Amino acid sequence: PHLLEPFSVHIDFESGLLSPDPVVLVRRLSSLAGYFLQNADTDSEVYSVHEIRVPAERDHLLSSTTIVLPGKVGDEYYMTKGHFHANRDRSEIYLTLSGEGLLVMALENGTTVTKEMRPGVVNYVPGHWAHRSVNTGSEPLVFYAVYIGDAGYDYATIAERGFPVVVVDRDGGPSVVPNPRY
Ligand code: M6P
Ligand code: ZN
Repeated sequence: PHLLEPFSVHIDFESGLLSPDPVVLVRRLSSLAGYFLQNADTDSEVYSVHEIRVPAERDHLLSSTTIVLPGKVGDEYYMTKGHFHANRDRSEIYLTLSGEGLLVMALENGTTVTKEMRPGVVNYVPGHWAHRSVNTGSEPLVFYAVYIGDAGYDYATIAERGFPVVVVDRDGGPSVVPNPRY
């Protein structure tokens, strides 16, 4: 365990940008190959994660902002990869800061719950639920997430078969439909 000094970070709620000094991870369409039903023909940025640096240990809380850009691959809205926690029982809290979207959560048995994300809404993601954020709007979807430091990431299960549902644009609005590949 590390005894840390207290510190503060500023989040711009509109843009999701942090100061000072976040760890930034950018995910482009090329790093999301296989996640969307259709293949993309560009390598545009889809989202970025801006993480406050603390050790990934049980006695710390990791947190980050995520900025999911507006866009679609075919009729499927831009979204995060989504993951289970490597330590399955670790939970997480999301607070949406700007934009609008859907938070898709699923158990390994296929049970699925979808919740709205909009500014001011807190979404609680209990342990054992895989989670993915989908930007269904025309502005960036920005949210702040807090999770137990040793949660870890299991991307493999999602990379293989995806979530039980996909979020697609039907007649100009979001529709949650069964994933044909699940
Ligand atoms: C949230 C948190 C992060 C996660 C990010 C992007 O900020 O859940 O832990 O990294 O969203 O999601 P993913 O890791 O599934 O790409
Ligand atoms: Zn998580």
